[in-house]
Amino acid sequence: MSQFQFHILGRGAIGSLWVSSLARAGFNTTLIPRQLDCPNYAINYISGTETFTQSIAQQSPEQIEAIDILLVCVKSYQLEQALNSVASRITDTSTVILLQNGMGHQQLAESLLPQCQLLVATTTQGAYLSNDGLHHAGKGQTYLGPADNKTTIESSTFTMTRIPQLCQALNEALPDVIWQWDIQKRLWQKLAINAVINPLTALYRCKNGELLSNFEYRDHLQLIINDIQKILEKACPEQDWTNLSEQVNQTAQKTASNVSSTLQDIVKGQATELPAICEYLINIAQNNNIAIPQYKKLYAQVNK
Ligand code: KPL
Repeated sequence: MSQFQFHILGRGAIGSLWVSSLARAGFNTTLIPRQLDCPNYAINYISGTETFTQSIAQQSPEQIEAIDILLVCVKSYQLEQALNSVASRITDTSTVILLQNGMGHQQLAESLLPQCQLLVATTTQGAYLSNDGLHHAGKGQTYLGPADNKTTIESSTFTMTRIPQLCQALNEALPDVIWQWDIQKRLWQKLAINAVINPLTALYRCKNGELLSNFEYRDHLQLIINDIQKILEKACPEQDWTNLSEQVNQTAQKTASNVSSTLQDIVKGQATELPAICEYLINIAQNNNIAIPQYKKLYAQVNK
């Protein structure tokens, strides 16, 4: 039996995917809902022809003594409230993993939970919730690394105790999980992909793959990639962005049947993570006098 005890914040698609995968792999897994509605939460997992139902224990923060491993799968705009709700259960032996789209969350988490070991993760797993359950629509990778931005073992104050076993456990539950010292690089790549796919799928109300199969959307996709590439070349010059188009196309292909997280939010009438994704990049463009007319127009259309 694993040494780890997992708690998960967030019952959206990615939170549900992690919860059901960890519980199915036999790990001690508990959900922390925003409001404790019932002691157990049933998730109906659907992937191709495979389906199974998983019953997950739920606890309110008051019922938890101390948190061992916390996966934070809430939306970027819910992060502050979610972390505050569990802060008193986080100790100096807790490991907290942030899984938000966009940028700027690490700083917030560092200030709210200075005592814990903070990790950041980014995933290309495609998942969405519908009336019949949780659809695992595209298998992908999850990259995990230290939030403290130290990129080598030698220069890091980061302690590796338990990290290899933690990666192994996560990998057993929902492969592939890959440790990455330079997680910032992956975060920029994910930001770039979300900055293109998410607002476009929101505009056209389409699944990710339709951005490639529909000629009109595909032309628009390329114009948006051109604008985003200009911003990234300025904001993150240490990376090569010439293959951005290829990276976006690959993700759209791999998650073709997925409904982007932004479109899911819009359909549910919820707030989206677009400010943490698009506005973050638009601000960089504005501060550096980079002309991105297509992108600004797109953002204005979807952020009404
Ligand atoms: O991360 C995603 C999202 O929807 O937020 C992608 C990779 C675009 C998959 O849908």
